Amino acid sequence: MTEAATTTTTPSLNKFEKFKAEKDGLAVKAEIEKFASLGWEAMDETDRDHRLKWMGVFFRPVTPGKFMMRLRMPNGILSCEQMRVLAEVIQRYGDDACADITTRQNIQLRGIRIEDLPNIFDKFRAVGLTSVQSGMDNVRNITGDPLAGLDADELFDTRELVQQIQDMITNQGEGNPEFSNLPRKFNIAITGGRDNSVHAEINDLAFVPAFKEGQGEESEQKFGFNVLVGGFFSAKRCDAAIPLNAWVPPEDVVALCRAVLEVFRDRGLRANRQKSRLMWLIDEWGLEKFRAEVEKQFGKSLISAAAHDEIDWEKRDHIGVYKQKQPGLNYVGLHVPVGRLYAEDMFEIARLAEVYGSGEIRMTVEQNFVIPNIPDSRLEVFLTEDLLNKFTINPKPLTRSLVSCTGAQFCNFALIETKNRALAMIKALEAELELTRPVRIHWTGCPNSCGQPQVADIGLMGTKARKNGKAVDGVDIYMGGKVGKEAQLGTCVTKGVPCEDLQLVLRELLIEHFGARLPQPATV
Ligand code: SRM
Ligand code: SF4
Repeated sequence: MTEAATTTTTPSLNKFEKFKAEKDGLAVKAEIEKFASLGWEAMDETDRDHRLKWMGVFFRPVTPGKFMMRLRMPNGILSCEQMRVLAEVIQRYGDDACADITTRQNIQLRGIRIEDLPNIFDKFRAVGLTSVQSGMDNVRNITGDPLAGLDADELFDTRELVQQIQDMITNQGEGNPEFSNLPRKFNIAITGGRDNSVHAEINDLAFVPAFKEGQGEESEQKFGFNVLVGGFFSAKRCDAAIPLNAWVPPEDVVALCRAVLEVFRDRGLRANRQKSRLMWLIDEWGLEKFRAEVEKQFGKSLISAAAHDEIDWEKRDHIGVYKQKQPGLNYVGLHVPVGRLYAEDMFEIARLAEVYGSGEIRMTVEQNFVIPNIPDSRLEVFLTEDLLNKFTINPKPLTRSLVSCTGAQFCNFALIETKNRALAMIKALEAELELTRPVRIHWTGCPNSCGQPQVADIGLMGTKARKNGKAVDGVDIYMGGKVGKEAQLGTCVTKGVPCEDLQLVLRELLIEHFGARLPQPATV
């Protein structure tokens, strides 16, 4: 680290900076065996509640002793072999355990016991899985287009780049002390498609496809990426990413990620955790200075951005059956209600991917998954598989686009329960309304916005409301989120709606703004 980084660890810093300075989060990697024999109750609390997150292991105060594990899944892709390992890990905990597909194309496992960690990490290593640096002040799962390499209209296949960025940041999944003490979390997304499948605008650093006019003798247009910086959601502030006025060819993407991360690591603000995300540094310096510092770290001049990017489609959700660019092959998107999986589902998903496809499974940021590479000749039989009754390719319009964060069942930040409530509410609304198109409803249990209510048609953020003089579960309602081309964040339109009144309020919104109708009485 540079001098600037070391001078930031002064005694006036917040408690997170202090414990990071005392002992790096990654140090717990060498202590997993020790923790396993000690047990969670005897462990040092800072190691247990905070530093273990550097290994992707999250203490859950709501279910003490039953940890959550957050994987890394570059570009949202995993193999059936990896999926089976994840299923085996949670299977041993019976009804206590489940898994969730996350809003960053990733999987989290629940119910994990500390004594099993050495064995779990061995299993992960054997199939090339890693959970390293997936929580706390680290770079989160790097998202990419779930159709990379499949979509006839894509401009660039991002898979290799995403893997290279992850390898650079995590030292091939082993853990990298170079990037284990950032001022705060950091999100990276890269897309080579036309529909902004990754929500580029809500990432600290995003790469979107753009052609640059050739210069001098090179008159041909060159493919690369326009760079966006500073997008983030937090309880206090939410901002869409802004253009850095930089364009990079694919071969420079990894180096630019490194440069931006180094600037953030060494110069990012560390005093107040509410003001430590990248955008706060950009604000403090101004974009010009930030760009100049990145350029210095990058070691060569940044090329100015292409005049426009190639994000010119509405966002797709990938649910259903679609032709791939490879003749005779199809990808099928299955809908997973609020992303919740159980061990038996995961074994089945792995089996279907192996028997009908190429063994690959791809997660989406809508908490669903895609099985690619199913030949025409196998498609019909695939569609008769039992699992498609649970994870359908033809969900009802509100169910189809429902997204929900973890909520009170497992998350101690939650102000309300989300996943089960979201499903029950959508079912009730679908029973009483006729809808002709999907409406994207996102639930999030608190202002941290993990469920991204600001990108939704209707976003619901957990809060405490008042009804008849009593505090009750409630939501703030967001509207106007636009995804895909010309993405825009939604804003809060109504505060403090009690959950018990919400069905009625949503019914009215769906009728007024989204063309929903109450069934007409039959005429005689
Ligand atoms: Fe998140 C903290 C779950 C995506 C913003 N998030 C948490 C914690 C770790 C809090 C905790 O320790 O309990 C939650 C774990 C609960 C649990 O048991 O699952 C949690 N976040 C999630 C997931 C699982 C939601 C989901 O159901 O999909 C997502 C995991 C993604 C992944 O695979 O890595 C998840 N979180 C997000 C997103 C969405 C995104 O990245 O597109 C955001 C908003 C975007 C952003 O970060 O700019 C998000 N999570 C936060 C924040 C607010 C960050 C801030 O700067 O203030 C916190 C709180 C914090 O970091 O202090 C947080
Ligand atoms: Fe937990 Fe709040 Fe994130 Fe939901 S939004 S997972 S309740 S931190």
